[in-house]
Amino acid sequence: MTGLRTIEARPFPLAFDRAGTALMIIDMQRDFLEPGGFGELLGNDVSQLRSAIAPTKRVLAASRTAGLLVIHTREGHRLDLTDCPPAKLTRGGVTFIGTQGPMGRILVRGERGHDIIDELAPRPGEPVIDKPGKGAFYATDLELLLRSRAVKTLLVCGVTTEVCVHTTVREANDRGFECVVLEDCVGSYFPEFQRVGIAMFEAQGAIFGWVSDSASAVRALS
Ligand code: C5J
Repeated sequence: MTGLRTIEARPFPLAFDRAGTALMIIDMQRDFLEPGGFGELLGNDVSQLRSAIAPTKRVLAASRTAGLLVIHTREGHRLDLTDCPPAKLTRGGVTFIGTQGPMGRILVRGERGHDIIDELAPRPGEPVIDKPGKGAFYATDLELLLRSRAVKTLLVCGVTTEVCVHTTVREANDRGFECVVLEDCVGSYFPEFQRVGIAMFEAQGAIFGWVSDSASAVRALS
């Protein structure tokens, strides 16, 4: 399954080796995408994120067929919240994390809301990185896992564009990974943040990474 491929991307096409490429699906959890979760409690319209599901599903299928390493991440905390800094727990005098919602305790590991939506459920053997922060490298073994598999390129999907996707791509870029953000596979509650967030990745000659889309990714993988 080795062999150089090229993915159409902005600001310029990127060559990648399938053997050294991983698909990263960031935080496609019920707590962000479904009513009653963390996203909605914060006052967001969660339906804004749903357009990312179908294209991500297509890229996931193509990645699995191509034998790519597929990594899923979930944002959330231990049952006793000891890994949730007070500054994150309560914002503006309001606490949502750890409180009871219709899908269980908000952003708490093991609860239904914390888990990944059915459409993109991980297969047995696919690593799931549980992260306490916005970035997937912070306080996790993600970097060890990628280095052990000699991964150089990341195809990135997930939510939300300007929060956990941006933080993770910035962390990855600083560590020397080449990130390709698939613009129809990432989503924001705010259309303006989606537009600007995408533009920021590719600006200044790919300052944080490349921007492509699901169709280009599927073409490049098949
Ligand atoms: C947020 C995330 N938005 N996964 N988390 O709090 O982007």
